[in-house]
Amino acid sequence: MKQNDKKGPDSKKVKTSSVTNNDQGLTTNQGLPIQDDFNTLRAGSRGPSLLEDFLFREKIFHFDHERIPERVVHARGAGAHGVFKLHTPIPEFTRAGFLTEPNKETEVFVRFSTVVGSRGSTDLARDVRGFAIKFYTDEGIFDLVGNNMPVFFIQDAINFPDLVHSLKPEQRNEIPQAASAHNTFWDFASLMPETAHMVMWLMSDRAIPRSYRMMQGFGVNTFKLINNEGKSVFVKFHFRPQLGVHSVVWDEAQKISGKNPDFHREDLWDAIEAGNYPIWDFGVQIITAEQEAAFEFDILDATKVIPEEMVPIRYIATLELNKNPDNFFAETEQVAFHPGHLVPGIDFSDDPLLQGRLFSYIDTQLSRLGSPNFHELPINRPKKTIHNFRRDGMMRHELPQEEANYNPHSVPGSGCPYLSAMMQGEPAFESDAAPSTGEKVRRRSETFADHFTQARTFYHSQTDIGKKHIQDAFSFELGKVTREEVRQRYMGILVVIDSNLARIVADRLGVLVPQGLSDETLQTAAQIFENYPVLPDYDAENVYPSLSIEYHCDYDSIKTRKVAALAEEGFDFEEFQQVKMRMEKEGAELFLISSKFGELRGEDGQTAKVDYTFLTMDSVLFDALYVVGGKESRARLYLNITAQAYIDDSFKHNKAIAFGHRSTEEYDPMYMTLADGDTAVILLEEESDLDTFIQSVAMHRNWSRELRQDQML
Ligand code: HDE
Repeated sequence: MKQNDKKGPDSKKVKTSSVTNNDQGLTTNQGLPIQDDFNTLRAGSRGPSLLEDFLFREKIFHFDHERIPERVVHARGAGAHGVFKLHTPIPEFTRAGFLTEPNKETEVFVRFSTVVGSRGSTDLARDVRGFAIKFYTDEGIFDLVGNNMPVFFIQDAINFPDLVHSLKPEQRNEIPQAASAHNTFWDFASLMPETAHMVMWLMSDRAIPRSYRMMQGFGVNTFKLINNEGKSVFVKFHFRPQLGVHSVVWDEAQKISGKNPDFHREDLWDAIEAGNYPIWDFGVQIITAEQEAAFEFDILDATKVIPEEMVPIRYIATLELNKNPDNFFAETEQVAFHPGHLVPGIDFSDDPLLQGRLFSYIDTQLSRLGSPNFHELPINRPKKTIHNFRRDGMMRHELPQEEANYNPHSVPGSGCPYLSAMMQGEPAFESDAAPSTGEKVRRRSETFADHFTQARTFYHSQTDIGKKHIQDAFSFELGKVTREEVRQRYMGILVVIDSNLARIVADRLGVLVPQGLSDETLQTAAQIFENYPVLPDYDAENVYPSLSIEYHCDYDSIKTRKVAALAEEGFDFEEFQQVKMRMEKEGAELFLISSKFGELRGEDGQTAKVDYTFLTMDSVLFDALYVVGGKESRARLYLNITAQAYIDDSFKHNKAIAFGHRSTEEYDPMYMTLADGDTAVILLEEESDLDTFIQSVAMHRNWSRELRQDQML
């Protein structure tokens, strides 16, 4: 179905009468037809402007107030409407209707975001990605405000302002934008060992996704599900993209930031417009009280993950995004998420980070949207009718007409919401009646004390390329830190996580390798962090492949991948057509790139339309490269430095490259030598070579190329 056929929630309400239309004349906000919108009212055509020009006043007044404060964090984002389809109800665990009614479909709005950058920053920052979902359920709004990494930096919400201040641009000069690679973040991280695990995720390729459509999503905090009998279990929420999890490489990310800072937003928009609706499998990890007691870590500690090898994920639904917003501001910018927007059958755990979040989010809505009535904006409105006695406030839309605006009451009114819901047999929200006692203390539980085991497990669970990228990321980030004492101090954390990792990074940074890397390592760490337990030696058995990206890749398909075809006059038209048709049959897109727009003439006189010029695109914006055959075309490409840069970067970024028939060796001896044994550099000589190219594109990247290059250095 084409996206325009689908209506998101309240899409009719979004299109109010103030929306202009070419057939109608302009009016003021009061509906007054405007005769001239181009000239201010003046005393004579060369005279001063008149104060009475209310038409100008209204126009400029509204413009001057167009901006609302951006989100303190997660300012930069992209949203889409979609549908959540339940295929395996779980009434044994929850009474939530959208998780129990067979084949239930629930409308959703999803907003993806980066965390640190401001609203106009690049999509390709090394950063966590927000993955926030608003479910418009029959029982009210449920918001799952998660991220693309399953853990968080800190354990207690009271540290959040400090974490965010340290990550954001530095206060003296507002530099750097959308980057953690600076003094204050690493200063904070080096002094807060609880950040160790999340920092490992941040240094991994999870922090530079290829696309919002190719990221996992996690609820991060532990929640509870409650069934009809009032029995509760703990739960972690998961989303797995059907396109597989994929990333770009760091050099590429930095270049994309310049070439197309909207790369992720555009990718999502274009995919939905083209009908390539991204789909995620939604799953739950159910944790019983008995299981909880057996873990070596505390499930209330948001710096910990429960690997799926430990507790399997039950996939029960899909999330499909199938409609772009009608208006970015009205929907993506004004959507107001809050972990406290719950439905009956779902509850929080006592995770202190989550508890703090409950307190925080409506403050943000108030300061951004300016009114406690933010729930009346079309994108935030529940499908269910609201009955309560919250009244008035700025920008109120509702017109309550009953006599009673208080509870209890005997005059006509809505009645007690809880009782009336019960009377009508509807489920009402009830908190899990878990016992809770304790002294009033400002203290963390001892079960939160181990900050390093999972950081180490994460590192050891990576493939060789995953480990290399983490080493490179630390070297880059700490390399940008100008305070040597901060770099040095961070080595105290790295050495506990993995002594070899610390040695590699310290060597590149020119800082001291912490003493006693083998036997005495743990002693060193213990001295630095007196209060934290010393860990036993690394246990090779303690590895969870699901923590690595490769575990979640989809290597079978090239669906929605973008391939650049480079050609000049005199290209091999037949070959180009054959490759293009095959790519499209497999679900990928092939774009013809040349020096000029227009029709490009092949060696047999047939022409093809140029999609982009070398200047308007770049190799980093594609997943793979095809240098079209044809001697004349190839000779021209060889002389074009910009075209050569496409080949260089594709090679550097481990992408599949196909060289067309009769095109290559005399021009590219370097690649053929380097590519010796590289299965992702392909000469299209026989029909089966095209299959090899397609398989290489499906692999996404040829990591062995990078590892081999590394060994050669
Ligand atoms: Fe948020 N977070 N957060 N956060 N968060 C916000 O709310 C906050 C945390 C997350 O697309 C803010 O509307 C505190 C964890 C996402 O609109 C704010 C703490 C996770 C989004 C806020 C956290 C998140 C936000 C800023 C520590 C992963 C973007 C704008 C206790 C589970 C939602 C806004 C969107 C946004 C507070 C930690 C996810 C300031 C105090 C952990 C995806 O209220």
